[in-house]
Amino acid sequence: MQELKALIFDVDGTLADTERDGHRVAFNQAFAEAGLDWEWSVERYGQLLRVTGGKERIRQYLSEDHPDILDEPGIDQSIRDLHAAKTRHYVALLETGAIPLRPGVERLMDEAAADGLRLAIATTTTPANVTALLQANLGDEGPERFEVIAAGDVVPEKKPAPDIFRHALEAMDLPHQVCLALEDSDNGVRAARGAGLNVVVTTNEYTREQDFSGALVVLDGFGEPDRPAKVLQGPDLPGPCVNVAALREWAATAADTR
Ligand code: XBP
Ligand code: MG
Repeated sequence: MQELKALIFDVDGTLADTERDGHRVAFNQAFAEAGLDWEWSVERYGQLLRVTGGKERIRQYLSEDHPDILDEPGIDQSIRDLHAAKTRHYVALLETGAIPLRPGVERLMDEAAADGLRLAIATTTTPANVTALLQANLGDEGPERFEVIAAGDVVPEKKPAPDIFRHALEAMDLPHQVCLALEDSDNGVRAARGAGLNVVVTTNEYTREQDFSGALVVLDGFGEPDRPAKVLQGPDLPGPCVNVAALREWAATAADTR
């Protein structure tokens, strides 16, 4: 295994717990604003999360709960309009500071940069959402902490397809062997592995029961020195929390199986 050179972070569920109290709320606000009586409960949203991409998720919901509407003329534009409204609501929510970064994320970013690791993002979410989340939590220069932000419709196929990770690798001009993906979901693990990347998973309320076969390590979070992380699957964590040394150790021991 060549020496680790870059970390590629997923966003939703990894950098921050954005789905239940962020995206889901914004979808419901957009539905209400459009005069629709659609309300995605925490449980229903968890089911819909198996489909990545907000526009794709709305379409999946319609196919399951309102199939007749899918046959209406102009439905594609209606979905695009609804999703644009949802993004507006979500960005507004992020700008209030309502969604913090998960424990250990900023610490790990600081340590990685200090250790010379390059940072990138590979996410299914809309680029404006990434900018708003990073600026709300890291200041106006937050997005500049990442050399590449590969997001949303920039690729034809969303996770679990590997496209977005391949796009990030190409943009950094790095082979997958020297990069590590940081993810939260089974769709994300499949996407990263499809691009040949080794993956470290930090679970959350929506993903903790998912199948993370193929991941290097699965933890309940990155942890902090005073808030130990718990390994759920894979090799031990050398200290109380995920740091660059642990990532380098895991990456070095991983047989590159792709
Ligand atoms: C998570 C997703 C996104 C968000 C909603 O992305 O699947 O679709 O749920 O964002 P990731 P949009 O875990 O790859 O960061 O409505 O902008 O798609
Ligand atoms: Mg995710």
